[in-house]
Amino acid sequence: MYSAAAAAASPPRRDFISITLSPEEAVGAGGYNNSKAWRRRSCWRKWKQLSRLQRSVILFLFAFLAVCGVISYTSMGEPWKSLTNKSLDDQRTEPEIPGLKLANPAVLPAPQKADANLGDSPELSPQKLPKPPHVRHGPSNLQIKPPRRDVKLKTRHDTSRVAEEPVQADKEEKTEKSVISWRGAVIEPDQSTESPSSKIKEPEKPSSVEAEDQKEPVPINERQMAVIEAFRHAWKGYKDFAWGHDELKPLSKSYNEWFGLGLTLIDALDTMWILGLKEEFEEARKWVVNDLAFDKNVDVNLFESTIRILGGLLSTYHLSRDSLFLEKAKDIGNRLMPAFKTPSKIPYSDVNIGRGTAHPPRWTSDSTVAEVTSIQLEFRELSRLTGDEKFQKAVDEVMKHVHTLSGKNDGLVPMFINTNSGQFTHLGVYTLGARADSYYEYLLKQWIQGGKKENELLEDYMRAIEGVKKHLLQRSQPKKLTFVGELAHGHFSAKMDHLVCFLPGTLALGAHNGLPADHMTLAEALIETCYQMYAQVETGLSPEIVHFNLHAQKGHKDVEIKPADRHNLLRPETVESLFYMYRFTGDKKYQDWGWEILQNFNKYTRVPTGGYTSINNVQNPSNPEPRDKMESFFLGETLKYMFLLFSDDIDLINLDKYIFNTEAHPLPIWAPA
Ligand code: DMJ
Repeated sequence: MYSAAAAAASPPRRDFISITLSPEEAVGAGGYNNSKAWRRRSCWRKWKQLSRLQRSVILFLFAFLAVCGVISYTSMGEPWKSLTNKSLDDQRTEPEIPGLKLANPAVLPAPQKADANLGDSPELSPQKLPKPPHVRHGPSNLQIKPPRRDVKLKTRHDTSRVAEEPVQADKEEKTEKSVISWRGAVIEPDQSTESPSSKIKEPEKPSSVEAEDQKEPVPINERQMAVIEAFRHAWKGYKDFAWGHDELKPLSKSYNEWFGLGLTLIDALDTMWILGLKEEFEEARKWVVNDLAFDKNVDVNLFESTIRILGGLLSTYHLSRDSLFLEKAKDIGNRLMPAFKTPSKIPYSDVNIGRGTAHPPRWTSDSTVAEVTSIQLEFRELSRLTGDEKFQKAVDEVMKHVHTLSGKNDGLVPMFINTNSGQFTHLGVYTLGARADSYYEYLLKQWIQGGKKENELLEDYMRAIEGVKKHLLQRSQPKKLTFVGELAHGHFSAKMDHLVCFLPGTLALGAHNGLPADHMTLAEALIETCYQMYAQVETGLSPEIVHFNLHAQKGHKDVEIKPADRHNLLRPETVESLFYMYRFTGDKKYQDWGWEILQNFNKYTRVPTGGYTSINNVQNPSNPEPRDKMESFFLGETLKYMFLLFSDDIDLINLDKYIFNTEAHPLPIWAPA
């Protein structure tokens, strides 16, 4: 307490501020004593020796500093917090493979509009990627874990180790416009579409994403390795003898040109992505950048170029998020549009993509029903991505028109439709095989793609399946295999194309999406039949067409093959359905059946110098008569479905997020509005 006596006793005050303590003062009379009590006493003494003004200034300074501290703490809080979260995020997205440094972790930006500057597209180099400006985690259910480069077949024991070995995967991109991650198909489909004209929005992050992000990758197994090896062998042939051309002729070591658009290469792009074949993908991408030109005076088939080229480019865009592919998709999409300029708006079969003209085949003004009704998934998706509704409008109109047409038989459609009148022609013949097959497939798939809202599509699909049950289902002898025959002017034929083997997969997909359980029962019966179409044949490979025995005859199997039908074109349909069946049931027998088929492809269709070939005679194991042609769908579909069939990772192209087009190119399912 301050008093006059104390004031008199205290040394004269100097009115300046100094808090410097000299060593002598600090040591004091008692010499150096570093005890805590001494230090406290000494400080107090010094404090007391200060003038009032000095003390006030010091206290003011402390108070001022304290206030500043509080203010800066609150304003720094947010950035600090986000910094902390970001580093946590970074930890969460650490690559699963030690040593693989992913600058772009499982995250992709919203789809870019196709008019993004092509020149800004990155050279695809999955290795070393710049961080995108804003980081969003894609769901791991869309993450495809890449196999190692230079994969070699390993024993089961080795496989997990292989998948854990470091992968050199970082490389520079030219810009940040497109982001590519070899973490896999790390897309979150942009689910914002309600109509093609609606503006593209940033997809929302599903609530479960963070938990999913932490899921362990599923290692590639031995059978998948075998598929990779088969793909590489096929690719070697294509690269050595047919690079940039439509199809490989593996025996003559040359190529076949159909549209002159590198069909095999484009069809195979997303397969390479899914299989994790980075180097091959990068090489192919360079070809697309430098050599793929649609400005060509060439007639292309609308359906084939839509499902293989447009579909292949769109799905590759979705998987890689590389705007190059969207740009090319938009280009080919626009060039195909003249096909719809017909009196009925039912498109012509052929388009000259350089001249912008379209026409039907020379001998008729009809189009094939399956062709005009199996281009919808692709054109609808193109509208969604570009915001240009004309693509979707054109194909939706076809579906609406077909929905109203007469000439159906309990939902079953004839095979031809006239581009002038818009009416079905050649009435009375009904099949689930060639010329009608994917009409049924796309009814269901469009309904799923659009968020299960377009009731007419579902109606037509349900009616058609009832029509199949009523008119086309029969059982063979002796094994009582359920099969889908054909109806011609009231007469049942026990003929079934291999193409019909898409049906078990489609039925299973419908059942998975809430359609009646008996669709799944039928799927199970039909896939058994499709397998028997392989198993009952000498090479273990199915012919193009079989005839089933309706009556038991001694020494006869269920399956009969006519000489004209005993070729095998390396088609995918059975493997495709095996994939769906395994995904939805988990029954390993489907994987085993697929494995048998792969081995038989290797045994009878593999050409030692590279590539696989179609064969003419599945009944002659000692000479299957190679045809010298590898169809693009062998890489686009058959091997892709094989790889997916052998995977136990349901998130490897999750069927609740993606819908496969009829050429096995996955496209995103749109979210419900
Ligand atoms: C492919 O082009 C498509 O799967 C199409 O739907 C049918 N034909 C071949 C495969 O067999």
